[in-house]
Amino acid sequence: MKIGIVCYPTFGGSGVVATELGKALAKNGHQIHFITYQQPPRLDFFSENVFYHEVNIPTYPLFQYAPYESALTSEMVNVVQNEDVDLLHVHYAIPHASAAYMAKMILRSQGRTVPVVTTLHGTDITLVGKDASYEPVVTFSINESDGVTSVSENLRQDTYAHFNVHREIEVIPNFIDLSRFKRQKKDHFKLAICPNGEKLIVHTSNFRRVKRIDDAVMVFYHVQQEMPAKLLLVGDGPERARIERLVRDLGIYDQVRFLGKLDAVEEVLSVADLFLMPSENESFGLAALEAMACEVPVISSNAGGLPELNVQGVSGFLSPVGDVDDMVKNALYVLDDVNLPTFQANALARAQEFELSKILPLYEAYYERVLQESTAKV
Ligand code: GMT
Repeated sequence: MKIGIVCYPTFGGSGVVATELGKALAKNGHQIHFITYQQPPRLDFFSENVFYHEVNIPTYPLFQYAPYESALTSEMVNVVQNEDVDLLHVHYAIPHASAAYMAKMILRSQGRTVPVVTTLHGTDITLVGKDASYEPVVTFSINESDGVTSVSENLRQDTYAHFNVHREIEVIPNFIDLSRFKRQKKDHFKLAICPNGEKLIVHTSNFRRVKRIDDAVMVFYHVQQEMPAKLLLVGDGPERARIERLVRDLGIYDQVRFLGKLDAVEEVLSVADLFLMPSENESFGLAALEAMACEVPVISSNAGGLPELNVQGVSGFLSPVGDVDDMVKNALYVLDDVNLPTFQANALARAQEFELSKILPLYEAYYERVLQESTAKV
């Protein structure tokens, strides 16, 4: 198949999933055309089956906001025409699904049919999408997609609850490449951060409010009162300055390191003992899956799709959003040397259920189905 993939070329989960999916499809012999405004961070290799088309967004003094959606639409039309693409797969509804609808209509006016698959990732539904400024466009473009997938059952339910969506949504969970995300021997790194055998706790995110990083810091604050521990915060975003202030105010700045955006997050996870994800909402929690693949148990909230990933008392624990006391209690239990090896093994076993080789065929079968249905309609 020739597939056009549209995504945000960022470190965020939806961009990562889209890029890793495209790479895996290319390895399986499909021709993949990425259409983005910038090279996605994980698209840093050469493959004969991977093509990259940059969306050029010209500016003009009249535009207070450059019309990205129009530029993206035009690029999708060009790529489908020039590369003979069979199907467009857009990740994150806003504005990718509506741009794809427009591209489909332009192509249809030229006698060319191209089906559109939209994958819903989370905030495009639970946070941004339901804002009145976007809701009608999101509802319309989901209903007009030829296929819609969501990364968890919870997100599927949320979509039906918040939008007047009447079409079928297929749940295809996120996946993990276990050949990349695996516990590596990084003793020197562990020793540098935890020279006295401290337990290492990690949180990675885009530092947005929805991640409740204050809760992660507070959990760490209480844990380090009970046992020697260090906290690594990976990622960057709007909450960074506020969280740095909180860490200083709590007097734990020496035990906390802000690592910023990292490409090789698996190296940090390889030396971690515990992963924290106390999010207000989380449609899936890809960062937690990456941790589990590196044998790191997860203390998370029970929001959104997290219960579909983290198994209570097995791969870690889940607590109500904001229940820091419960998270501290659970973290101390998991970090106990008697319990930790079992949780580590369980975390890996759970991650293996989301191995790329199990999820990739679901996407391939779904594309086939959508293509067949759209051919039958013509
Ligand atoms: O919140 C993020 O981490 C970024 C966001 C995105 O759209 O890139 O992540 C969403 O999609 C990921 C991949 O499907 C999911 O694993 C995250 O749970 C989801 N984030 C939220 O729902 C808050």
